[in-house]
Amino acid sequence: MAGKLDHLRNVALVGHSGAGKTSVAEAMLFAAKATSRLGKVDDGSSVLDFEAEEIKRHISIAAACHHFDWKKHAIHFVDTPGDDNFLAETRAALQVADSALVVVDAVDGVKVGTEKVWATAEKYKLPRLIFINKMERERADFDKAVREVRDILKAKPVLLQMPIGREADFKGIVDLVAFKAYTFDASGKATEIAIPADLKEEAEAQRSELLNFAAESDDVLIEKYLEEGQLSPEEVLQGLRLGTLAGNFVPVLCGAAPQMAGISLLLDAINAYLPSPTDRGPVTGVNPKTKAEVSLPPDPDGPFCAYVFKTVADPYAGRLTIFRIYSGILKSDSSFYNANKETMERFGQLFLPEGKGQKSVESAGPGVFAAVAKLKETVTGDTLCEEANPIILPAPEPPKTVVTFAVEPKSRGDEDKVYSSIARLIEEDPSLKLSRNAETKEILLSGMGQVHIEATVEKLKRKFGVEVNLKTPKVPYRETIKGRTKVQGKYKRQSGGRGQFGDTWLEIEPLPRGGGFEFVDKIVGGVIPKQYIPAVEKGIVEAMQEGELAGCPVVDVKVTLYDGSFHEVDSSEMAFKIAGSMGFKKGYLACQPTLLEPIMLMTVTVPEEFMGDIIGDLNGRRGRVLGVDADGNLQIIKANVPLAEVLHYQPDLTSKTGGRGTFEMEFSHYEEVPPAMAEKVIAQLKAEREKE
Ligand SMILES: Nc1nc2c(ncn2[C@@H]2O[C@H](COP(=O)(O)OP(=O)(O)OP(=O)(O)O)[C@@H](O)[C@H]2O)c(=O)[nH]1
Ligand SMILES: [Mg+2]
Repeated sequence: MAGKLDHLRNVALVGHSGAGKTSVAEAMLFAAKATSRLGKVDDGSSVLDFEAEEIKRHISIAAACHHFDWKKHAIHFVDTPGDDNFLAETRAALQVADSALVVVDAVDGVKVGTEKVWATAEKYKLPRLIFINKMERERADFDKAVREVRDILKAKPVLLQMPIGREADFKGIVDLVAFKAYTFDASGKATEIAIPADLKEEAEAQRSELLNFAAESDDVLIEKYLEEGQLSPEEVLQGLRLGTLAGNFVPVLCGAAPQMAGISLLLDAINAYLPSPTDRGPVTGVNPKTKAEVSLPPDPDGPFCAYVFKTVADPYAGRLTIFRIYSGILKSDSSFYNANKETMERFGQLFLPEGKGQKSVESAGPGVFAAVAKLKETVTGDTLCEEANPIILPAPEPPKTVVTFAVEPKSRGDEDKVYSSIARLIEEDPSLKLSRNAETKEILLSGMGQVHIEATVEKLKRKFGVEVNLKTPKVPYRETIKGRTKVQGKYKRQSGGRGQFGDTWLEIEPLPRGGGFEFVDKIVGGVIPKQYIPAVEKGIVEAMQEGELAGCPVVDVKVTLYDGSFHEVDSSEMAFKIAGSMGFKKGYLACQPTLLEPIMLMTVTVPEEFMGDIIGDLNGRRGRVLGVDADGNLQIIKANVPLAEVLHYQPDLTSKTGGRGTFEMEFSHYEEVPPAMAEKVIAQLKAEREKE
């Protein structure tokens, strides 16, 4: 079994949006004969980009797992989306992978998306390979891409290969390790050719650099290299492997996925340089009972332990739970313990996910991505284990959402169905957030970007048959007062039989911001009997739900009930409630009512060169900068900005900073809307209310 584990690789394919990750993954599957034809993203034949929302957009939205065998090694991989909107999937995949294959576009070079996934791979200390793809495209530039890996990613690239020919003349690859050159046919088969004469000199220079890197990875090797000036082919491989695993440098390969160029060499490199689960060593978690740290090596004979990094909601087939196994062997038709939910879960067939499809297996062990269906309680982020050996692996915080839309059912009355269906989609996508705003009565859906929300809405329709419209959320304005007054609220109705009588005197005055509502009972001498006083307060609270200024909730008000009168027969709780409400409504308008708006605390992080621009923009949005902190080359700007001005902040920040800026915002407090603006807003709110 141990030998088998040494021959297992677990890899996440990452890179910026459109770099060619899925195409490279399809090419690997085809080269290894795991698929019978080369799947393409562009015509929807990819087995990895198979969801309707992915096919429509020609992009990856969800992480997709697959596996294949290559030269006695089992390679389990996960293809990830590059788009910012779906970065949560990518981060989850990097968390559970043993290594990363970073796909860089030879035309675009290193982009912001590459930097983001690189930083995450760095956080998890994942050994990496870089594959420079699209070598045959116009303006492909291998040297520039390598330069950017060095300058922007601050990595130490070691060239294992050199391209032969540029752009449309890209013909093949010089393998600097074996010092051989190859061309490739459409099946990916490599044919050896002579190293072109014009490349020889540079190839030799690059190879000697590569030997230096290999030798420096190990004390024994460096000694031998210094003494003999040579290393055996095995020693070169060993040195490169050690250096890659230690993160001293990153091997660089190249090719063109749709042409199958370089794919077989890439697969050889995955086997040769990327870690086995044994190389990665134990995972560390916490025993939930004793709180002691637990370390589990990737031992097939050890206690079972797996981490759920993905859940797929299916209205018909039920939930599919996808996990990475760290220790032990899991068998079909058995059960495991969910340490987070403290419950046993039974399951039937065990699967290996294969993109669109899945393969039934009897058992699976460390290093493998596996799946089971129809678990009852397990969700993404849970650790599966044995009850006798409980362990919880750390789950990352879900990312902060950056856009919010109001979702409105297309057919009225579907609100509850919309809410419950979205809640099920959140099972498979924890980067979504769902809430109801009691004041605006809207269902709010937050996510990582507009495309994220739109794709979610499409999924909602496809999976649950629920159709919704997306709207800009309403701003939850509130009202308050600036002045004070004394007012009588009197309700009297006498028309034969028993009448109604309630009479109150109220003093209405403002409270400081955030003061809410205060009711003071100053009735003396029983001018209003005790049992009617709570009814007065109730009437006022009800009147405050919809202020007389703009129909918004009223806050920060103190009302003192200081006088009144009653009638032996006609007074009732109802009469005093109406009297209180009438008094408040009348007095309210005399107290200089004014409109309040929510102010957000924004934390905007941008590279230094954008700071002036971004601060200017925040000021233009009626923002108030509270302070700026530096974090390396990044500036972290904190500002208070009215929510009404930042409902569409995310796309604006992205376009102003070329995707380099990020932000978070949270509610801070309420402030008065400037008078000139308030007039417009009040008119608008009134118009909306009339429409309803
Ligand atoms: N010319 C050329 N086009 C390529 C190559 N590799 C991929 N493409 C094309 O580039 C586009 C994007 O490829 P994908 O494989 O979807 O890229 P990706 O990195 O998976 O994209 P996301 O998952 O959406 O981030 C598609 O139109 C591919 O056909 C290549 O080597 N050469
Ligand atoms: Mg893709």
